[in-house]
Amino acid sequence: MKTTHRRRLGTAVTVALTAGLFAAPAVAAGADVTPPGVAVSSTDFPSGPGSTSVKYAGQIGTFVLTGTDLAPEGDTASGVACFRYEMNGTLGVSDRHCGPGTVAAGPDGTVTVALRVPQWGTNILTVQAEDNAGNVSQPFSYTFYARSNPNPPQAPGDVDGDGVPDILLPDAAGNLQIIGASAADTTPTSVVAASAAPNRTSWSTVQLAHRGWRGHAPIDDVLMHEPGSTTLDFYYNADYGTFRQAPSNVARPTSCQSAAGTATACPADYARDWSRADQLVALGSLNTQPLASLLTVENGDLWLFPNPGLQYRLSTARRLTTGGAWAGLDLIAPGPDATGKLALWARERATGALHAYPVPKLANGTFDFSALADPTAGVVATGFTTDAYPVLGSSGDGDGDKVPDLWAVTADRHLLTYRGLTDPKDLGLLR
Ligand SMILES: [Ca+2]
Ligand SMILES: [Ca+2]
Ligand SMILES: [Ca+2]
Repeated sequence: MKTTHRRRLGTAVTVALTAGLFAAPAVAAGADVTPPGVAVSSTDFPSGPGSTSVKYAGQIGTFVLTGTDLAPEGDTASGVACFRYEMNGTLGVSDRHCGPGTVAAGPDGTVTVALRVPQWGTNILTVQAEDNAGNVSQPFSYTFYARSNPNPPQAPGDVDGDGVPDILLPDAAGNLQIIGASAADTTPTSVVAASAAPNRTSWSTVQLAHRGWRGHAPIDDVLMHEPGSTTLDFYYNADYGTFRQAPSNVARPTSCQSAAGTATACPADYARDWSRADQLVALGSLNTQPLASLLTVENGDLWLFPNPGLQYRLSTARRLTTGGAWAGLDLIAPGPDATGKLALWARERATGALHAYPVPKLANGTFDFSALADPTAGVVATGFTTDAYPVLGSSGDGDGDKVPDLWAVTADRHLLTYRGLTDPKDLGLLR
């Protein structure tokens, strides 16, 4: 009977807490019925005519949100409780008192928030304050100008524009975490909402590939594909990894090439859409443009989609292998090394062996894919079983020593980063 009693008590406590947290307190006579005022300031991104931003578009700036709760005669000031804010968008409406998406005010009625400024030029931070009685202020628009960085950092693999390659992984709630590959722990530098995924629900089922850019500042464009889906979604990353730009579809090429690169008829099992692309990785650039050529596994064979144009326009599909030997391997694309040489890595799912295949550039400027003909060659490490390491990847050179690095997610969701393929560092539990 003790158990029942405890459970009842627990339920009662939960209800009381819920009411206290989210329900606006009832208004009694003489209570606070006056909305608070709100203001915003930032030394990083000042507002006003002729003001010059200290930081650049794409960087994280601090913004001080200040609420003021005054009490007219006969009224009581309950004090500022929280703020809700939105950068370059419309504030959401909430009937919950300081519910999800709000940030609590300090005892002095202010809070400092660190926000990435997603675009060059004019940005608007809209803020609303709420007092402890549930009165909300009018939205306040803080308009400021963000300069573009004349000398932006460049690193293939970087999605948010800080010059450090990023590891993109879903959290337990389906949001997308952007974690710097040189991070000391698993704290993401930013989080993209689950609702911004191409399926509008969750990033957890979406395969992502990114390396290089075209047509905007040097930050990776991102390809997004769900296994079995007919579409390949493309995110043109002109907004520093905030995924505000709506994705577009990448058209499937209708002309094919042999492994040697000569034009051939597309084989009968070549799909007219992306539904057979079981895996896809961004191999690296094969020309003078930074945007990476794409590699897929389809029906167990490797297909190369070389030299994407603007918006990832692809002109040909090149079948690199036949016979279906790649079906049992997980592709990992480490990107170029210090000398610009490309490679492909792969994990053999049955054994946990890790392979590396060189893709050297030849004197005539073309690339030699012959090492990919035999996926059983080139074992460089063992023990990377699917049980111990469900997910393996590479975002290029994470630690800046010019050597591409592996990363791994363990069965208990710890993120490990490597120096090359050795010396794993446990960054801790992923959210
Ligand atoms: Ca008030
Ligand atoms: Ca980054
Ligand atoms: Ca490295």
